[in-house]
Amino acid sequence: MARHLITSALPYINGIKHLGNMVGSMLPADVYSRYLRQRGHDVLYICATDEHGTPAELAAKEQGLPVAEFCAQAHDAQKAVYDGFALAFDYFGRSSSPQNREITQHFARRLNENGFIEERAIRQVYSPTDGRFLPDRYVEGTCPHCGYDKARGDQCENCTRVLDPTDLINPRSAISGSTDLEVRETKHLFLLQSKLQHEVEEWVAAHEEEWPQLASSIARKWLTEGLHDRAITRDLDWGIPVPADTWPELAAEGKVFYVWFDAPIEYIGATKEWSDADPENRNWKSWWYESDLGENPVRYTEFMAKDNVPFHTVMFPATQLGIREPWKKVDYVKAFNWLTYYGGKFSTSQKRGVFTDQALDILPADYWRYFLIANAPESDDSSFTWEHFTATVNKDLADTLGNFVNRVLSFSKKRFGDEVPAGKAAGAPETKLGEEIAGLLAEYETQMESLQFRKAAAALRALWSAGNSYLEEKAPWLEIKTDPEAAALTLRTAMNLIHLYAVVSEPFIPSSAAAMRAAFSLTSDTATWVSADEARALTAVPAGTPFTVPPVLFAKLTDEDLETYKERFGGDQA
Ligand code: B3M
Ligand code: ZN
Repeated sequence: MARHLITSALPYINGIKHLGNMVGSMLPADVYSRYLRQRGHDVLYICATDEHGTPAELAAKEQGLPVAEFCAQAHDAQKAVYDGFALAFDYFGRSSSPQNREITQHFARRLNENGFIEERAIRQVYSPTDGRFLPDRYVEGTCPHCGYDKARGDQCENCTRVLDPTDLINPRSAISGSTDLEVRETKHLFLLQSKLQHEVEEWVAAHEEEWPQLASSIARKWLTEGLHDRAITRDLDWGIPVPADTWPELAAEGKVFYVWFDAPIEYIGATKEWSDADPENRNWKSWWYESDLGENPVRYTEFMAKDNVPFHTVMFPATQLGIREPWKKVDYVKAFNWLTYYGGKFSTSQKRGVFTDQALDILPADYWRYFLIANAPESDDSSFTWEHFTATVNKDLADTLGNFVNRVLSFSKKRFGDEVPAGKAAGAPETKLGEEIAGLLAEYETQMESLQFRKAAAALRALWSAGNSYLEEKAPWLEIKTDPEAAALTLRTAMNLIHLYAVVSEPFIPSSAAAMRAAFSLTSDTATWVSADEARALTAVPAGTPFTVPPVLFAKLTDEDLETYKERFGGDQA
């Protein structure tokens, strides 16, 4: 069995994420990890909060908390939501960990030794009132091109022109509003990415064929524009300090690394956090360091939304290549488009759309997990609407799956008692059903293995539907009148379908799957995957197995519910 390293883009610390963030990174990574684990692979799914940078400092300030304290609380708050979504991380770390600091500083030293880092003096806006240098986007003023008076130092939102903060007319601090600004010279470390362009190009060329088009086209675009040398340090109080052994002067000035320099390194850092928590049984380097991987190679898959692709396909690989140490690089980049809210942007800053904590207040995780993955923005953007959400829940989850489970188990209990009935030997309809199920299962596996989540969801839904068609065709509620043994066969077969659904639905709807599995008192390890032969035979749950009828798996959502949701969150007019 293979070893799979899986990471999802690290959620930024400054707030609870919305459903668009969830479906573009953590949720599909979890579905994929669960699937691979069930297939018996050795899986390590790592994620963490991304905690450095100016927005974290500002969010802390807004709450009147020291940054470290703010981050600790915000990390726990995010983790609670992810637990609620049943995200089965092997470890959910923090980019502010000592492990990340150590590895980030090591990477910087190595890049320096290899001639890929240079100290350069730059002129930057300093605000005496705020007591700090201002990052470009925190300088505001009037655009010299169009006269827009809220242009940011990096770009004018109105005319989209790229700006330098010193271009702005009447500049002011976006933090305090102060107009008392100076331009000061300050030294920073630059990563000489231009020197690595060629190597990155070769590396991308060797991998992009396998990547989805969305990922390779973005990587290509960035390479075509050319890799530029980039400042990788900032004048902030919060961040990973520049190591004093290598840059004493900059360290004394309090320079820290730029958040996008240390964030991807935290994939490795969090793995070390995981390993340090149980060093006797875990070895982080056996997942990350080529010469320590051993016999069984690691396949590394990353999940992210499209705006993060340049950092993962070009910039971070450039860093890794420049280190000249054999750190594992990504094999497959699963990138997502945007989930929109009624065709518009989900927005954290404007609080538009549904946030993950609110979603869990309304309905259990499985409802969201299924809907989001079945409508993942894979080949294009996709739109969240309450109408679509409630209709999907009702049709797929409540009617097709939930109703099947309850109907079959309650009816059998009523007619045959608390054990799976035996009935006749299987006949032609069961053979036909078995063939159909085996075919759909193969389709589901193919789509999961190629990370085509919408298509995998469609195959899963088809498996559920096949059970309904079989039940309608056999109509045990009629069979029971003339031939109880025939009805018993139908019910036993249907119960075997429920058991199969419990296994194969687990990646999508883990708690409902557990409830389905728990209906049967089986001693065998039912969490392992179903083979094609087992799918064809549908006899894993033998006659005589005791069972119980679980509570209704999925509540049907009413028109009233729909109206309530739309009112609370705003519908199309939001
Ligand atoms: N934190 C994503 C974001 O905040 C960013 C991902 C880091 S992945 C290393 O948009
Ligand atoms: Zn402008």
